[in-house]
Amino acid sequence: MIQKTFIVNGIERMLVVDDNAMLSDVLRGQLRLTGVKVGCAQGQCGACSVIIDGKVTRACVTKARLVDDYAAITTIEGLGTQKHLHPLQVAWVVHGGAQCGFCTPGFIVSAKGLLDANPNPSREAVRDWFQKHKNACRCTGYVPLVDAVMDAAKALRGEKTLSLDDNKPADGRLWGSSYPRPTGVAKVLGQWDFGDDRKHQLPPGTLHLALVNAKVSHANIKGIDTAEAAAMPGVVRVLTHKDVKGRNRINGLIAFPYTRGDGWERPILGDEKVFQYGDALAIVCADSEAHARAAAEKVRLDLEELPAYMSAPEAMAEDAIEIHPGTPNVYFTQPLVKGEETGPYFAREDLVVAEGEYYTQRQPHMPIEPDVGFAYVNSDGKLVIHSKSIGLHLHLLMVADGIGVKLEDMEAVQNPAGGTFGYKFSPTMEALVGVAAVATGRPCHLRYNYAQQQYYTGKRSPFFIKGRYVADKATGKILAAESEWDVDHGPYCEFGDLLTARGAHYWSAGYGIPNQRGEGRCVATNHAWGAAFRGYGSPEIMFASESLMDELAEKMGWDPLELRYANVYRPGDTTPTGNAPDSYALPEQIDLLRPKYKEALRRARENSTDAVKRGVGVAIGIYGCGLDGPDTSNADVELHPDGGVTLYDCWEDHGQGADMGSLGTAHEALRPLGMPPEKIRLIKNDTSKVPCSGPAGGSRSQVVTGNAIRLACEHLITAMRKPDGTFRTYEEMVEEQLPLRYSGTWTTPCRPTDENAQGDPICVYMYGLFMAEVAVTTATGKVQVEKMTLISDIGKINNKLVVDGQNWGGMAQGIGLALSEDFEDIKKHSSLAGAGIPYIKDIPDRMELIYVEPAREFGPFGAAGIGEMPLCGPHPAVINAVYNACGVRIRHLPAYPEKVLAGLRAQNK
Ligand code: MCN
Ligand code: FES
Ligand code: FES
Repeated sequence: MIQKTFIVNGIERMLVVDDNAMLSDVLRGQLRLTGVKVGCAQGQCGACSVIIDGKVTRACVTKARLVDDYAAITTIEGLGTQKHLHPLQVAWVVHGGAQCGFCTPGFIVSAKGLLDANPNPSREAVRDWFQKHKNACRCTGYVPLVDAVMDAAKALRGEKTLSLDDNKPADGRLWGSSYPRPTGVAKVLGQWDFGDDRKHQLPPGTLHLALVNAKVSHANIKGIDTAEAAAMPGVVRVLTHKDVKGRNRINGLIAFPYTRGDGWERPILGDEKVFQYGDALAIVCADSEAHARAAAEKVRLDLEELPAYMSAPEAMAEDAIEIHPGTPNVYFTQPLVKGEETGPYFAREDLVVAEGEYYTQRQPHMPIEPDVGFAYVNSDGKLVIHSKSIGLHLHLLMVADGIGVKLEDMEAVQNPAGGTFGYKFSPTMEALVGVAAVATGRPCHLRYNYAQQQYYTGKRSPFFIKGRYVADKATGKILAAESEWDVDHGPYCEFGDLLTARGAHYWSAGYGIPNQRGEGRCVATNHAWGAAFRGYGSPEIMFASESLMDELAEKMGWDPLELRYANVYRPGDTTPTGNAPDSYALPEQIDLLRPKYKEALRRARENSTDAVKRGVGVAIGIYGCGLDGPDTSNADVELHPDGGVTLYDCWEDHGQGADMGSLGTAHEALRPLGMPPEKIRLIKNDTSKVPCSGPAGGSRSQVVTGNAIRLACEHLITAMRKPDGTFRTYEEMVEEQLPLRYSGTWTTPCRPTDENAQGDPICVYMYGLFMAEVAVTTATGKVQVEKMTLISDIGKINNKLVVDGQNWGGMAQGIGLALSEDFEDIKKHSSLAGAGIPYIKDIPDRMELIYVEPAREFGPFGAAGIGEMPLCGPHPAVINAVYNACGVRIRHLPAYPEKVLAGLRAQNK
């Protein structure tokens, strides 16, 4: 222990610090400066950036005792206040730079370090700076962050003024504007408290948990010895499956009657078997996280290892044992049967056939904030679970029986989430903290470290895909298609059947192919369990169908864009599921892209050398808004004495902007009342306070919850309307004894798909047309994406800042999917950098966004969703561009440099 004095944000502070304490822990824990976020804790994300004596420093890898006495330390708390924001903070808000907001304080502090040193940086200098300081953002695609720094620099140089009102619409109408999101200011101040910040808001006596994770992938559990761990300092309890009151299983919610298995496979705490690396086998509850983690090391596991099947083909092998005894490893099959038999088309000699085999990898979500949450039993005897859940009501249903508490005795609250990208569609630690709070009777807080985030939360399920198209060379029309896809869903079935079905829904989406035959299979394996990941089925299957489109174009001697033009949906065409598309804008989108595409091809040709070959690729990306079949959401609105309202909904926020979604939609619906946005208060994401709006997955919220919000507001307006068309005041409503709170409920007019994947599952879709421009270095095989262009059809736009941010951020993840991201090697890929997170220089600064806005019949005020669409097509566009550049066709993602290099070398043989 050592005494230190630092000048923190201009004030002298004395501290006594542990020898091994990191500066981030001291600032957060001892000074409560929780604006210093800890993401990776490994120096890889920059969330913890502070300035020490003028130098931007990552506090998570800086020992406090090694920082000079009297060093001047600046954290986000030292920049601005709510009334006097620093120009960087204003710029971040007005550019929509804070989506989830977890990376935000670190970026802003880092940018301050840059502008202190260089008041007039170029965009490239800003990018170099963030690259050098390892500031990583998973939400924004970096473009608005650079915009914000450039603007703030101008303001600091006195060349422009910056104000939070800059984007406020002159006509007062929020819908379609760039109004900044309500949570923006808290995020740029570092005062948007995430789950680990909230541990400081829990009462004394709170226990801190550490998990004992299995370090093998498949085993029988012979014994768990907790004696030594229980005797460790600070330990209060060590819990195993024997301490779980309930069924000790997560309810996997089987969706189809023809799914094999009962859906109750995932143990809360391992009892009989280890099914995957990381399975939780015990929980240590202690007075501090450090004590809990130290004791967790002392739990002795007696495991009998079994053969581990780490991919779908391995688990499908004839001699593979059943991972869940009694349930076959292939536990769900989804045929695709549309139109006539396809065989005769493939037998015709006058037609052209293209075929291929493709693989999309186990993409890790990599939110900068690792998983975190807590639980307690409240004064009413209810078990309350706070987490990053994006499906609060859904998750209570999934964990209640397992924990052993009745559904009506549980509540769930969403903590501000530092990004999820879909992994929180599955419960992660909810049941674990629930079990611990019930067993100990005390509040229990659990934080995963980054390795645990990687190996013990769900991942995108790898798809092994085979497909073929047959087409008429003269017209370019694809007459029939065939497909097969095996889905490696890890050991737990949750949503695996739905995912496999979605393979059928999006294979060859965008094209009116009349005849289809296909089959998808969902396979249990011992790798990480499969969870929803932005796009959920579409980025996987459309990688194959959009790569194959280019392969077909080449065989037919057609230009890839024109072949798409010949086949995209036009009136009379149907989707792969046999229903009519809700928009026919794809021809218009291609018309808009065509001149840019020709120009890009010219640029690529002119700028290619033997050392660096350039190319252009296009792809379509499509996704539906909603859960398949009838999908319902609810929202309430209540009138207040000041003439304002409170909106109650459970539109969970990953970081995408649910706050802005609710506000923008309600404001539009309440326009007849002329209500200013300040008078629309939001109460969200707490099952004790708001009705069920369903999960914030499947890009459903703007459409489904948006309609529920619209209806609630319309019901209120109807009640307030007087016969003469004017509106009752609050007092008049009370006087006439009219209710003040109104509910809106909306259900999609949809029909689930049948056993042939035919139906009418979705009523509103999102359509993207992507173009990638890449440079391939022939000596190394390294691919650099130089520009992306996206022409989106997402119906009418609620908030422009939000949708731009979604598109940039989604495309950045698509570039990662194409080139660098994976979670295959459990050891190597258990960190952000190891798993290939794209830093700023991996993402082009040039990402052009263009919108067409045909109104949707079923979208509120014409809106479709957006969240997942931008991740459905960038990766095939990049891979098609790589082929265009150098003739190497990558069918197995990610396109690591060595794979491209091997392809280049093979050409020279
Ligand atoms: N929106 C809009 N105009 C439209 C459509 C949508 O302004 N025409 C806005 C909405 O108001 C909302 C946002 O765009 O703020 C996304 O809306 P929507 O597409 O309905 O999606 P959800 O709100 O249901 O969000 C979920 C979606 C999914 S499924 C994943 S996964 C995802 C995503 O959004 N994860 C994200 N975007 C993310 N963005 C961030 N920063 N972090 C994540 O984890
Ligand atoms: Fe410090 Fe990631 S770099 S938390
Ligand atoms: Fe950057 Fe979410 S806003 S990680």
